[in-house]
Amino acid sequence: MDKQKILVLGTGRSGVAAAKQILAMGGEVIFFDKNPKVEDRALLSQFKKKDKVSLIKGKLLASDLLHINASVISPGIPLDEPYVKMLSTAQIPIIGEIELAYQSSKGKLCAVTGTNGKTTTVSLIGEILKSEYSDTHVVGNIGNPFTAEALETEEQSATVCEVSSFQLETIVDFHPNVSAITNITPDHLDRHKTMKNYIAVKESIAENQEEEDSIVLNYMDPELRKFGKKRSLKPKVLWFSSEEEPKDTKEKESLFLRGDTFYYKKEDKEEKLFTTKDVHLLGKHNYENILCAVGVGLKMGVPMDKIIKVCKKFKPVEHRIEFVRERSGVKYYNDSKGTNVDAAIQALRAMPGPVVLIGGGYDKHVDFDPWVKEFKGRVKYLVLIGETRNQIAETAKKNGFQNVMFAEDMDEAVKDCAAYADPGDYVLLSPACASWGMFKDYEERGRIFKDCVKNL
Ligand code: UMA
Repeated sequence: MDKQKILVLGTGRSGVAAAKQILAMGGEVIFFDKNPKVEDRALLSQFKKKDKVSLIKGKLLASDLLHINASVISPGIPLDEPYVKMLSTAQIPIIGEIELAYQSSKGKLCAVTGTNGKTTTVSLIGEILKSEYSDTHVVGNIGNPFTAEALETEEQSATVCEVSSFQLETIVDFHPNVSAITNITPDHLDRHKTMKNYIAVKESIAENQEEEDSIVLNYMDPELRKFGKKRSLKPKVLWFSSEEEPKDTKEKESLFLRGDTFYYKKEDKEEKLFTTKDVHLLGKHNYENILCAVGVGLKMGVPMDKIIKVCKKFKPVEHRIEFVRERSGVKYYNDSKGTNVDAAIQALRAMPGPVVLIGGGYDKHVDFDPWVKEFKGRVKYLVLIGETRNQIAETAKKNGFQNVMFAEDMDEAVKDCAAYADPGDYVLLSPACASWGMFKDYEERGRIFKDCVKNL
């Protein structure tokens, strides 16, 4: 990077962190952001006066590319954007923010992808790694860009990285010692177009792994079961299963839930780890997250007794079926992280009583039918916000669900729910959609929901 001019695409969290890494390595940064309203002062105030940083916004011209050595792209930018294509035509190398961080990081690395459960799994893995390694880094899609910490890693460090499908599109040499895929269900089809592309990009997490590496896979996921059995897959597979012991696999090691007990089995020896009553996480999907995290921890060299202790202590993460408060006998739950149909179904199933549900948001071109079909006997009222509200309302009507209301913003949605909920009901924000359009990200949406609930 020394003395190189790097074009950083995007001025969000990834872009700013990538720029700081490039500057620390002696490079110069030219930011580009499609949004003409990005404020120069707010952006540049995040850097030191002596830093060589400038900003182009709105439109990128071919003449702006003169003397650019390489570019680093933020995950939210689709690769078919015209200015990204212009970079390819000009033969300027494009790497993702994750790849930039990887190339300068040291120590052991594990990486987790999957449609749902990534954040809970990665947070738990972070705690597991901390019990063994004094220098642990928890980075990636979880909200802390890998570039923010890559230069701090040492040979004895352990890093866990949450990787989204967006980030995997622009990896080159990214090579985790241990990888994991929690599950694959429809999501982000506006960007990846087909399920086939989406599955392929998720599976690319293992593309640079070798025989001495490991991959932890969900045996209950049909796509992953196929993937784990592929002959071309180099890393050793460690299967986990929340329903049955993996039997028809060549691997002699697995993790599974039988009844209410979590087991680790190697060759013919079974070890009881703990039971569902010993952990603070609720629901089958969370048991899968725990099994996945135990597998990754084990393959990262953490002794099982330490892993068990951490699993028993671990509490749910923010925005994932997070209890907010009880008011007039109604319990309020924040599942803003329920950004797709599958995640929203998991949250609905985890609610022990009648639900008044807030849904809707950014349109990712997915089918809401499987979600709406879960409403019967569970959802009393549905309050819809955002771009997808008409589509969801129509899907609900088609499935015979009539109790649908529209709200203009979160405050109105929360007040509607409070008005319609009876004691013993559960008000749940689990939108089955991304937050974009109304909120900066799912975290902002979750925080605003919690504020509205607290202000009731
Ligand atoms: N921008 C453009 N052109 C575009 C699109 C965006 O210039 O076509 C600009 C925007 O104007 C903005 C910047 O790019 O200034 C935003 O970049 P970004 O969307 O990549 O967002 P970051 O703030 O860098 O956050 C990203 C991840 N966001 C996305 O993938 C959309 C964060 O994941 C991640 O936490 C962060 O990097 C740190 O690694 C969020 C997310 O929603 C939580 N992820 C999706 C998910 O989990 O489903 C994939």
